Amino acid sequence: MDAEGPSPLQRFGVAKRSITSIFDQLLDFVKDGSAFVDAALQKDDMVAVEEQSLEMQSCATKLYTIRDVLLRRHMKVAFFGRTSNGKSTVINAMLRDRVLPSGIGHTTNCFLSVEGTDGDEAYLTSEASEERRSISTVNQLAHALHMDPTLDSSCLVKVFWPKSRCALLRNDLVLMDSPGTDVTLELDSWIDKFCLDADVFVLVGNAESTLMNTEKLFFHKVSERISKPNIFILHNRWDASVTEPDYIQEVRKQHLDRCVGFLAEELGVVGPNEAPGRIFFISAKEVLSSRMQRAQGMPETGGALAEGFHERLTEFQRFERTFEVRKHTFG
Ligand SMILES: Nc1nc2c(ncn2[C@@H]2O[C@H](COP(=O)(O)OP(=O)(O)OP(=O)(O)O)[C@@H](O)[C@H]2O)c(=O)[nH]1
Ligand SMILES: [Mg+2]
Repeated sequence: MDAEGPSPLQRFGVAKRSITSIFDQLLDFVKDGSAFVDAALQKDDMVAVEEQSLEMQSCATKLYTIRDVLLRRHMKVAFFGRTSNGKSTVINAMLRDRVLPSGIGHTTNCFLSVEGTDGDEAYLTSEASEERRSISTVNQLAHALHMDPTLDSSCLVKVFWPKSRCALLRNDLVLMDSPGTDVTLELDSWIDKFCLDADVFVLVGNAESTLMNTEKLFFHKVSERISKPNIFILHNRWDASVTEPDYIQEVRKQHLDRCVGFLAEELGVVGPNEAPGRIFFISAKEVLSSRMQRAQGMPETGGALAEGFHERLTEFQRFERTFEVRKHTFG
């Protein structure tokens, strides 16, 4: 814990430890129960029937699966939102480098996870092939993705990025980029395949417009399947607000009120007092470019950043603080 109190991630660690111990107890209980039922069955004294034995076994299998997820050391953070809202740019800003392809139009065509590797070389693997394909530049990655006709929004490509190049990845964090929620009709299968084991969901919205129904629908479906998912909302492209300084506070309030309503009332995943702490007004593009400039020894601003940049940067850092994994958190 630091002077500002435990970070959300530290709380996450504590919660994970207590829930793991609850599941351990449940598992012990079910194992004892199962042994009792099986013994009674063997004695054939009519205390138990075979169906009960099978039911106990299936219960134990489910508990083992949940326990496996709980025991994983890494934290998986999945990013969703409409095409071009800046999901890939947000991840790149967190990684402080252009790791994932981004650009105007529909860019990301499959699920892409990024995690750390101890080696010096970046590489990727896909579901179809475990073969490691080396990628030294973002353009090589973009090329590899677009040249593979089998890749679509139901596929996962894993990108392994050297931990030596990104401090964030040393903390066993896995960041997952997705295609735009508006480009698929398969939201349900996305949830089954990619979301059930996500620890945190980040909705990347566009501050120049508002939350779209497809984005909302997706999160409704997620919260039907996962009880009380951890959801954060980023209003990206907040740099655009400087062109309308007279309305900036009004627009911010409008976005904030809508998102608090969405999280607290519509989804009911957090209380109305906690909800504002889950909402951030940022510019991923600015953060990425200033960090890349700084890494090259140039001044942070490069002279090209809009007014209010530092406020937006602070807000981005507040968001990132959530993911400051301190090793002891996972104990
Ligand atoms: N002005 C501004 N532009 C941004 C910002 N974030 C991203 N962009 C730009 O928006 C475009 C789309 O960004 P991406 O990160 O590719 O968006 P995406 O959500 O990953 O899009 P898809 O992969 O197509 O779903 C790029 O040209 C980015 O440079 C921002 O904060 N401000
Ligand atoms: Mg993208």
